[in-house]
Amino acid sequence: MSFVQALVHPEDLVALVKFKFLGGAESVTPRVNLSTLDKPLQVCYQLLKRTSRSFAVVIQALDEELRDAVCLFYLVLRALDTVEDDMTITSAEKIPLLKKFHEFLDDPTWSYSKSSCKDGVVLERFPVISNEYRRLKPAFRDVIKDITARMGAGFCIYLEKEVSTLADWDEYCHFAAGLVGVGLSQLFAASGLEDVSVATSTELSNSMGLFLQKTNIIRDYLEDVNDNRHFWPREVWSQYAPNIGDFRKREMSAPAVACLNHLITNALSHVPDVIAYLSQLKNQSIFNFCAIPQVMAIATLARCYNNHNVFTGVVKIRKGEACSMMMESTNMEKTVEIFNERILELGGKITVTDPSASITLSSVQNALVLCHSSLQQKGTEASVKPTLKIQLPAVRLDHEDRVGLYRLRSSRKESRRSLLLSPLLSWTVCLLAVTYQYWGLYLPVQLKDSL
Ligand code: D61
Ligand code: MG
Repeated sequence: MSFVQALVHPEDLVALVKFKFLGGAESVTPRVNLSTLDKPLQVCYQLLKRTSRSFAVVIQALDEELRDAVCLFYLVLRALDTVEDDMTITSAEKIPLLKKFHEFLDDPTWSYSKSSCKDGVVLERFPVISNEYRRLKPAFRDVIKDITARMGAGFCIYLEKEVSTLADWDEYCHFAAGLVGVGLSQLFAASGLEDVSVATSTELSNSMGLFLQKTNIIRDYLEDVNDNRHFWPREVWSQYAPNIGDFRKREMSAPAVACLNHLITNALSHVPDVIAYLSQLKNQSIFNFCAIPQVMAIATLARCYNNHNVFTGVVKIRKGEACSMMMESTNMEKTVEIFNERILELGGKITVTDPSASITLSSVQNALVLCHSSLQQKGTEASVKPTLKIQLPAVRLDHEDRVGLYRLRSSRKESRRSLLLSPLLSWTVCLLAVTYQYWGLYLPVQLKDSL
């Protein structure tokens, strides 16, 4: 955490201290003692930690009935995706590999050591992964094999075809991540920790994946284009530039940002399904596992909105923010508040000159109304700012929209004002936390116990 960041955002420091030293991390993702597991399974969890920064912690924190199945589900799909991502493997070799990948789950000897990708280790060590897969109960194995077959087949389609229309974009993201959501919901139900109805709400499960994958594709524009990998739909970017790579040119910054806002507006359309999916979950460890990646995604989208830095580097949310959101997204009420806050952040950056402004505004309005109503149901509406009661005309931003924008901005200003007041408070808390931490260390034990 840069010192400057800490100065500008002392609340991050408080969150980091709480997360690292005051049991914050523990509360969200209790440590699992992997040493009690069989050696091969321990190897699988090590592979999980090596290949996934964002999902390893929340997967390990899942209840025992489900944890190993989700860990292996992740490793099998990461192995499949590594074949898809590896630009050094020719299509002639790649297509049969992807098509037959689900069959390798039953082959104790199958592995692949020619991948040059960062996650190639899951292909080399595939025999360990597939062996643990075969030890899972049939209900789990059936889900993993089915999703692997469908994802492999889907990847083959887009090896030969570019992501051209918005419908293609939805379909590609369905194969890459929507199917993960569908499979996870089936594993949740098969573990008995969630209702069967969760497994049958495939549309909602699909949207969970699409929201995460679209956020990744939007944020990773520069990395992907520099690798000559194109996932932005031509139907959209061709409205703003003759070539997808042109957005890297400084003189193209206005159409680049307009295209960025256009895609973010599309991704926002999945928010209602995400909220609906999360509100049906009953198991705490599953809720955390599902909610944390989603709040990280809405925060990333709000940070990327109207932000030209997407075309010069990778826009990321700060570590302190990530920690505070992890600690905050453990129930529906707090998760919806985070969505509300981040959607206000995004809404406050809408400019009347942006070609997608009125569509973005109505997506923002829909999402805010939803946040509001889902908390009304919970009878806890106080904490969420009132939504905007406006009906938006389709095209031009007229008086009401401008008023809407003004209202949006003023409520954001208000929340920013309160945020600014927090530095002093945050610093004091910070100081207290650190003193308590070190005071605790030196104080004689008996005195400590009497406190
Ligand atoms: C609830 C909780 C977690 C969810 C969910 C619902 C719905 C979907 C997902 C997680 C998956 C979201 C994926 C978003 C990140 N994108 C990728 O990893 C891309 O690869 C996609 C294909 C392989 C999917 C692997 C995966 C990821 C997360 C899982 C999981 C499997 C299984 C269980 C739990 C979480 C991206 O890969 C980036 C990379 O190669 O590093 C790409 O290649 O497009
Ligand atoms: Mg991939």
